[in-house]
Amino acid sequence: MTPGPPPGPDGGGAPVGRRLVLGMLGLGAVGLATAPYLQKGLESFLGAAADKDPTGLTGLLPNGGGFRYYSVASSVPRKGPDTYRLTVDGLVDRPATYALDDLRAMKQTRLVRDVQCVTGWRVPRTPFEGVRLSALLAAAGVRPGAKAVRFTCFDGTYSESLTLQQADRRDVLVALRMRDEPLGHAHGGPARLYVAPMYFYKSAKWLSGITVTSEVRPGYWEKRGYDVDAWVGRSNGRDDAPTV
Ligand SMILES: Nc1nc2c(c(=O)[nH]1)N[C@H]1C(S)=C(S)[C@@H](COP(=O)(O)O)O[C@H]1N2
Ligand SMILES: [Mo]
Repeated sequence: MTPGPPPGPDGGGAPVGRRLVLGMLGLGAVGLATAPYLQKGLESFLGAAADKDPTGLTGLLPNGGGFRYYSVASSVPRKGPDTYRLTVDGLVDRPATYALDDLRAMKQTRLVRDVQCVTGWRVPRTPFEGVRLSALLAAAGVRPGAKAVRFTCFDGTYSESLTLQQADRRDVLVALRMRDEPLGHAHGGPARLYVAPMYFYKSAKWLSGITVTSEVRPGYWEKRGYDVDAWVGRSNGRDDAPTV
């Protein structure tokens, strides 16, 4: 097999192919960009379209905020206060399960940084707010010998990882809010990981599991060739300006 570039976190393929499939979906990119949708309407439309698009190509459609929606899963269930759960387990003394209200009741931290995808798009100064990952780990009591954290998602497919040292940083959150609004479904709501200093693929959407492990287990894109240590500007062969 000819080794090519790994499939990108925002999909691969030639631009012509993308346009073709967008056309097949009935989603002319130009029409979308100029359609007089209210921002909210456009976002929920894009989110719904992304749910139905097994190729992830709707992820290439820009919305007003400059984000690309992206999901490697063909459809993702919606979860809210009644159904959402986050488990913390693995090499910890006190495994726990959090409902959304439990997370909301904890101390919230707000960060405003640039979002940078490894494929090049950047959204400047985007507020994220939520619970520090370090607080959840401290509550669970990480056992000696633990080295890393594995993240799983209720899309059933995506996963991510951090070393314990990275996970303890003050700029790593379980985010409940983005752009000063509750995190919507399309952006990984009701809760996603937010790893501010790293490329956005580290920020696992639809977060459902935090497992403390004895070694780093590479995540979805990391098994497909992307760097496990995904520092913006210092990984993946890129030289982007730092996100602070
Ligand atoms: N569960 C899940 N999380 C994910 C992804 C995904 O496909 N599934 N894609 C990653 C990538 S490559 C990026 S750029 C961002 C996109 O986040 P957004 O859809 O909120 O813009 O989510 C990251 N987290
Ligand atoms: Mo990405």
